[in-house]
Amino acid sequence: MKDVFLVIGANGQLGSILTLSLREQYGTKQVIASDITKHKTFLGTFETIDATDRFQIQQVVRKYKVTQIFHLAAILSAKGETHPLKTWEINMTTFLNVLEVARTNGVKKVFYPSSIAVFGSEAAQIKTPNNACLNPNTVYGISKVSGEIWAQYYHEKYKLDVRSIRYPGVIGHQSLPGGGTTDYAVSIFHKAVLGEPFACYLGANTSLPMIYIEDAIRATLELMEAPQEAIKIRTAYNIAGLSFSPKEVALAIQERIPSFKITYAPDFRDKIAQNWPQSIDDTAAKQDWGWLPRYNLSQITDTMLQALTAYYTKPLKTNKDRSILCI
Ligand code: AKB
Repeated sequence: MKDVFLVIGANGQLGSILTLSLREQYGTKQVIASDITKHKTFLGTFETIDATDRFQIQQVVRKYKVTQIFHLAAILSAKGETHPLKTWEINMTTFLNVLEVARTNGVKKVFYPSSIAVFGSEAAQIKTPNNACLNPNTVYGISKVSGEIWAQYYHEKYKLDVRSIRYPGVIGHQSLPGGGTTDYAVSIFHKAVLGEPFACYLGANTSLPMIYIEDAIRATLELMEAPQEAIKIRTAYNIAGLSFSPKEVALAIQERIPSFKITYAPDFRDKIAQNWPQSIDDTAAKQDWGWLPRYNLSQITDTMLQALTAYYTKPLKTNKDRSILCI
């Protein structure tokens, strides 16, 4: 029997592109997109789900006989700090709902996105190991640590096949992030292509782990396709792409667009970033399921600038184009 996939949070930066990739790989009919509202450009099967309501998730899971859930809905690190209790409530309730619906309705696999935000001041900042001490200083980070432990609990207690990745900041031209500390690394390319200066909310030398969206999606699919016995870590896997600071990405852009200007006005997001790793040790993901990143800063810069130049200057034609900037 063919798998049926439910993507919760399909309007978001990762969810929108993951939905397209799953449809390309497994067939459009096999993938149900869902979010709290339907974005006007969405094609294919879409169900409106408020994931804080377990019943709404269960209805869709039963209607389509869903076998895998990808739960991408969450409030990210920076936005979370402006509404701490709401962030805890939403991030935890939605994930516990997903786990319970999966457990009680025969769903085979669940994907849970964790984040580098699980790390805090106690972890080594360079090549942070998978099993570093976790003492996050954001509500988002606290919710991700808790989610990881719940994932492991459901696997151990109920044999539910929950798998998870700690994403670095994700950079892509097709969609916009919202509410994260790493969002600057997407906005900077938009400003550069539009010929506008960029006021950066991180300090010039605040280096963070990042990953190109194609690598992030490929990692997700590779993790979910790996044989059960290969998955040795049931909290979440570190994955590394590359690391750079605002100054380094600005220089890469200036090599291609010499007139590009950047200024720095670090705010509370710089404090969040100062507490996160600068680089990630992803040995376990490499060993267990063969993870290997492909994109470096030069390739990301070329790809982002070309794609966004095309986006801002050409009319959209294909379905894939339609998903561009779908928030
Ligand atoms: C954020 O900045 O909050 C996210 C993340 C690293 O999880 N992009």
